[in-house]
Amino acid sequence: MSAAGRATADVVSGACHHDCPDTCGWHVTVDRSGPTPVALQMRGDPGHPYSKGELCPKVNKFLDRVYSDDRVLHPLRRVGAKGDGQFEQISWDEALTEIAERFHDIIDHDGPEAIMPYSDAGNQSLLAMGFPERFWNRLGATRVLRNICGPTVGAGVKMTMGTTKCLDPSELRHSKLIILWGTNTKLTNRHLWPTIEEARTNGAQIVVLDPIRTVTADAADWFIQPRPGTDIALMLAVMHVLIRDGLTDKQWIADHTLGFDELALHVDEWTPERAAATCGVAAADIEKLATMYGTIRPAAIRTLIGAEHHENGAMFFRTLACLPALVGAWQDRGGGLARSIGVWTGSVVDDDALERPDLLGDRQPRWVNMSRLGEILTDTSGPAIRGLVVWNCNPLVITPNSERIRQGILRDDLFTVVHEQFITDTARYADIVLPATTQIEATDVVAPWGHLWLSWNNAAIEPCGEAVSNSELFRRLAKAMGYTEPELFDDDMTAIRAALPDVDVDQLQAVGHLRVPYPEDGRPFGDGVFPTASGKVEFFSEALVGMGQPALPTFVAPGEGPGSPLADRYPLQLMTPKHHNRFLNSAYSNLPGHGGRESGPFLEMCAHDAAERGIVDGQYARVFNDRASVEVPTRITDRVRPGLVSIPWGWWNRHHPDAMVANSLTNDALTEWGGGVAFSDTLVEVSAR
Ligand SMILES: Nc1nc2c(c(=O)[nH]1)N[C@H]1C(S)=C(S)[C@@H](COP(=O)(O)OP(=O)(O)OC[C@H]3O[C@@H](n4cnc5c(=O)[nH]c(N)nc54)[C@H](O)[C@@H]3O)O[C@H]1N2
Ligand SMILES: Nc1nc2c(c(=O)[nH]1)N[C@H]1C(S)=C(S)[C@@H](COP(=O)(O)OP(=O)(O)OC[C@H]3O[C@@H](n4cnc5c(=O)[nH]c(N)nc54)[C@H](O)[C@@H]3O)O[C@H]1N2
Ligand code: SF4
Ligand SMILES: [Mo]
Repeated sequence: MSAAGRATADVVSGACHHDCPDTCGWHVTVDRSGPTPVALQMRGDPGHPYSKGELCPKVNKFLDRVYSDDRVLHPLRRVGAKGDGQFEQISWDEALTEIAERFHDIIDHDGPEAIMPYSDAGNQSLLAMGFPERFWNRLGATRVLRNICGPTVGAGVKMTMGTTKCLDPSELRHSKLIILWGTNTKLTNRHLWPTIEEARTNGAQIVVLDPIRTVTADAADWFIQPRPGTDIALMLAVMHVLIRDGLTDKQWIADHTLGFDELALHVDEWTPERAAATCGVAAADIEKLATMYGTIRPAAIRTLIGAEHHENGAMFFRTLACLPALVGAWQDRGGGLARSIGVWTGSVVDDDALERPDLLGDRQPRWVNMSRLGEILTDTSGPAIRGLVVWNCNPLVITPNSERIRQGILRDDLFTVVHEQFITDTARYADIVLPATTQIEATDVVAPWGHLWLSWNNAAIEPCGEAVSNSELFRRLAKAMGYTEPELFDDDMTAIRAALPDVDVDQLQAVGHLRVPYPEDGRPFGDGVFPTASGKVEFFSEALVGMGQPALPTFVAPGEGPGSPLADRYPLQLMTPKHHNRFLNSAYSNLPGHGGRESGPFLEMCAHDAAERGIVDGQYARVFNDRASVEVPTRITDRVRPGLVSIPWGWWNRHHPDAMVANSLTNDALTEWGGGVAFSDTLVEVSAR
C-alpha cells in the first residue's frame, strides 16, 4: 500500500519504540469520522514475523498512555520552586525564545560545553534517538556517553572475539542446551520464550544462572543461584573442569584461538571448590554445569545486560565469551553466545548520515558518562553545566545515586529543559517542559536489538495537543537558535532515507518489516575467523594489557561488595532489578491500572536476614547506606539468598516519597572498562523502622 493509502486506512501498522529487545509490530484502529482522528484500539500485528500478534501487558494498554489526563500537551514554564511541580502553560514561541536566549547567554559566558543534552533510549527509533545529535553537533555541547545499558556487554565480548556481533537469539530453536546467564527472559524478552519452549520440546535443557530466583528461573529445568558479581569465578571453574576432563574441542582450539596454554595454566588453580567458596554454588553443581556444557551440542549461552551492572561487568562478558570457544560451540547451528543483536540490525544504518558529526567541524566535544550525572551536576572542580536538556530519559529514577542528581538539578544557576509525555520525577525539576509525541503520533523506523527485523512505524494519529516528535523539537530549536545548516531542517523521510542508504525504504514502509543480512546457515562464525588482532578468539589479550587490564580472564571482587571495608557497616548487598511486566523501566508506573501508583516498591529479604533484624513479613523497614535512607514494606522470600536483598525498580519518587526510588541507594562506580555502571554492587543495612 502507498504511504497515502496507509495513512487513510482505518488500521495503521506500527512498531513498538520501547527499549526492549522485542520491537513488536502493532495495528492501531483509527476512527477518522470526526475532525480529529482518534485511535480506538491497539493490537499486536499478527503479520509481524517476530512478535506474531502478541504485545505485552503494558503496551496492550498503550492507548491509556496516549490519552491519559496526565499527558503533557503544551509547553510549560516553571512558576514554583524547582521540584514543586508548579507550571504555567506558555506558547511554543515563548518557550523557544526563552530557551534560545538562555542558551546564547550560556554559550557567550561559558562556551557551548556548559550545555549538556541528556537522553537514552526511551524511544529507541532511529530519528527519535539519532536526529537530535545533528543539533548537538552544531552547537558543540558537552556529550553524554549512553553507556548505562549494553555497551559494557559489547566491550567485554569484543576483547575476546574482536567484535560485538553474536548469535541471533532466534537460532536458539536449534539448541539442545540453553544457558540463560543473567537474563530474565520471561519478563524482559518475553517473545523469545516461545523459541526456548520450542527447543525444549525438541529435547533442549534450560539452565538459568541468576542471583535472584526470577520468573525465568521458575520456568527452567535447572536453576543455579550464584552470589551477584561472582560468576567470573564460576566460569573459571567451569573452564577448569572442561580442561581437566578433556571436554574441550582441541582441534577447534588449536585452529581458532590464541593463548589456550596460558589459560589452562591460569584456571588450574580455579577448582570447583575454590569457586564454590566465592560464588556460593556447590562444587558438585559447577562440575555438573561444566559436564553438561562440554557434552551437549549445540550449546547456546543467552545473555542480556543484567550482569554488566557490576564493577567487574566487562570482565564478566569477556570471560563468558571464552566458553563457546573452549567447546567449539560456534561450529554448530544453535551454538555460541547470543546477546543484543543490535550490531546486526545496526549494520544497515549509516549513523554518520543520521547524526552528522561533520557539523562539529574541527571541535572535539567534551564527553561525560551518563551514569555520573550526580557528580557532573554537583562537582564544582570541573567546568559547570549550566544548561541541561533531557528527552527520552528519566534520570531522577533510572540513574544511580539519584539523590546526588536531585541536589545538582536544584542549582539556581542551572537551566533545565525536559521534553516529555508526562511530568516525570525529572520533569518536575525543569524550568521549561516541552510536550512529546508518543509512538503512534510520529513516523519512524526501529532497528531492534532482539531480532533481525527492521520495523517501520507509521504515525496513526495527529500529535496530541501541541506535542512534537524528537526530530521536530530539534528542528524548532535549531531555527530558534538562528542556525542555518540545511541538514538541521531535513524532514523525517529525508533523514530516514539518509540513515538507511542500502535499504529499500519504500518497501520497508509498504511491508512494515524487513530482515537485515545475517549468515544463511545461521552460524556467524562458522568459518572460525574472528576480527581480533590475531584473527582468533583471544583467551590471552594483549589489547587488554594495553588497557591496564589482566591479559587472561580474571576474577576481581568489587570495591563495594561483601568483604570490602564498607561491609562492616553495610553488610547486605542490594539489587534493584526490573520486576514488573506492566512497567518498561520507569515508564507506566505513573499510570493507574499498571500497578505502580497503587502498589509501590518493596524490599525482598530472606527469612534468616529478616529474623536477625527482628523484621517480620509486611513490616516497613529502613534500607540505608551513605547515599540515602528509604522506607519500604518487607516481603520475606526465598527468592533472594542470605546476604542479598532486592528492591525492584521502576517506581517514581513522586508517588512513594518515603521509598524515594531504588536508585537513591545505588552505586555509581563505573565498570572496569566499557563505561557501564555498578548498580548491583551496592551495600546497605536494613533495620526495623
Ligand atoms: N517487563 C519489562 N521488560 C523489559 C524492561 C522492563 O523494565 N520491564 N526493560 C528493558 C531493558 S531497558 C533491558 S536492557 C532489558 C534487560 O533485560 P535483562 O538483561 O534480561 O534484564 P535485567 O533484569 O536487567 O537483568 C537480568 C538478570 O540479571 C541478573 N543479574 C544481575 N547481576 C548478576 C550477576 O552478577 N550474575 C548473574 N548470573 N545474573 C545477574 C538479575 O538478577 C536479573 O534477573 O529488558 C527490557 N525489557
Ligand atoms: N536500579 C536500576 N536502574 C536501572 C536499571 C535497573 O535494572 N535497575 N536499568 C537500566 C537500564 S537497562 C536502562 S535502559 C535505563 C532506562 O532508562 P530510561 O531510558 O530513562 O527509561 P524509561 O523509563 O524507558 O524512560 C524513558 C522516558 O522517555 C520518555 N519517552 C518515551 N518516548 C519518548 C519520545 O518519543 N520522546 C521523548 N522526548 N520522550 C519519550 C518516556 O515518557 C519516559 O519517561 O535504566 C537503567 N537504570
Ligand atoms: S515493550 Fe517490548 S514486549 Fe512490550 S510491546 Fe514493546 S517491544 Fe513488545
Ligand atoms: Mo536497558
